[in-house]
Amino acid sequence: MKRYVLALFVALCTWSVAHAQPAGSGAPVPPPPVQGADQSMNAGGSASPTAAPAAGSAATPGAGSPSTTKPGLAWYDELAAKPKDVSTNFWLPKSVNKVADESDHMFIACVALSAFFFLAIAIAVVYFVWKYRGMSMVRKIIPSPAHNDALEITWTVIPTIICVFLFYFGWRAYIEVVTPPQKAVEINVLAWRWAWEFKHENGVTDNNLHVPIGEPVRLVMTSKDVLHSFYIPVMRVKQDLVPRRYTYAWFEATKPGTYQMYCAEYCGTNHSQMKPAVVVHQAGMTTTWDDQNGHHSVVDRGYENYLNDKAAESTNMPPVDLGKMLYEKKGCNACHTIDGTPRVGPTWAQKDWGKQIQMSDGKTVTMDENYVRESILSPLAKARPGYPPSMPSFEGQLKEKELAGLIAYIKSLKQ
Ligand code: HEC
Ligand SMILES: [Cu+2]
Repeated sequence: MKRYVLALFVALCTWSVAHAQPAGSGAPVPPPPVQGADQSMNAGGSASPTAAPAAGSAATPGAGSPSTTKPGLAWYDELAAKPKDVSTNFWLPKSVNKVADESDHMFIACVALSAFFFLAIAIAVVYFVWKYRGMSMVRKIIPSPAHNDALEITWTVIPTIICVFLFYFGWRAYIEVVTPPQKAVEINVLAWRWAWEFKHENGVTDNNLHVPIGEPVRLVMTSKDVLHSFYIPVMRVKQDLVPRRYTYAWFEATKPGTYQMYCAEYCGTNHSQMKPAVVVHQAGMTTTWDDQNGHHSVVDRGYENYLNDKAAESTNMPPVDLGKMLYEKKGCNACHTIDGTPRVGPTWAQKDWGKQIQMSDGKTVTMDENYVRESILSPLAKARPGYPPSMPSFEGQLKEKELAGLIAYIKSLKQ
């Protein structure tokens, strides 16, 4: 009977494990309430801050970002949507944080020590039980020794040495983990039920965390409502977020990739959906990654480009202001002035807007949005007399919104 019940129990357990709902399946989760989230929304004005990381990023296909495989997704959102990198290390996903190695070593040392003493003690117990089994011992009672100096010193000194070692290395690792370097990229983290928002130094906000490789990243975190916990397993970073006060964490990523982040403090219904992507950007120039399975390559244009492109995409700046900003940021000011003096190129303070202008090949064109757009994207197509064809093409380097901003700015400079 007993055996039958046990077998039934085991069968039930097996069945329930096999049929467990995989995480993330089931009914689609409605977008969480925004609760006055002061995020600058994307161009598309989509009001869902969490759900699809890229929804509403109205990246115009063909303009700006290099060709991506999913049209409509900006390159950085496509990186965030990539399958997560999970190479494991037997117990833990492989660490990609420069300062996590020491704590990993501590963890392994503690497990190894515990395993060693567990086995040693278990073997000793079994051995002595076996050795002193039987009745003969009971009859011949041996008085137990009062003490044994050698033994007592040994079992005091050895554990003390072990503890001192554990303390020393643990303390070192801990100090490193809680002390960010002076020079760090600072990112503000805000959590609420049930979303994350990451705000970068240039004001860009995102629901996925984008960080540079090889630079310390310091997180200044707080919560709008209840306790949440910031947890990136591959970074070995876990830190509570507390309403009405700031907590800190830092890491320095060592390997580009897309990783998983979680909320590790149960905070209600959609707690399990609070799992944005962490994108560690390759340093410097554009890089193309292939997925593990070889197809679908994604382009990483780096953290700096992420900040710029995301800023341009999500900006609510009036076009003229955006154009004014880009005039300096994109280096147009090296060749164009806005005070009427010609430099390498014609000044933007012109009287020509809307009028016919003469080209070096004798033809005339109207100075309008189309002409300016063409001048920026293919500068060699038409040129004014007296100016060398020395303007570089900005094809692929400006988003549609940025182009519109520059055009609006040039238009606004009409005298
Ligand atoms: C290396 C110098 C250089 C830089 C940098 C440069 N330009 Fe030019 N640009 C020129 C020259 C030279 C001309 C005139 C010859 C031509 O049209 O190719 C010109 C022409 C133009 C024209 C046509 C103006 C007219 O009145 O006919 C526009 C518009 C323009 N540039 C926009 C831009 C913008 C926008 C940027 C920055 C994103 C920029 N340029 C950066 C050199 C430059
Ligand atoms: Cu949470």
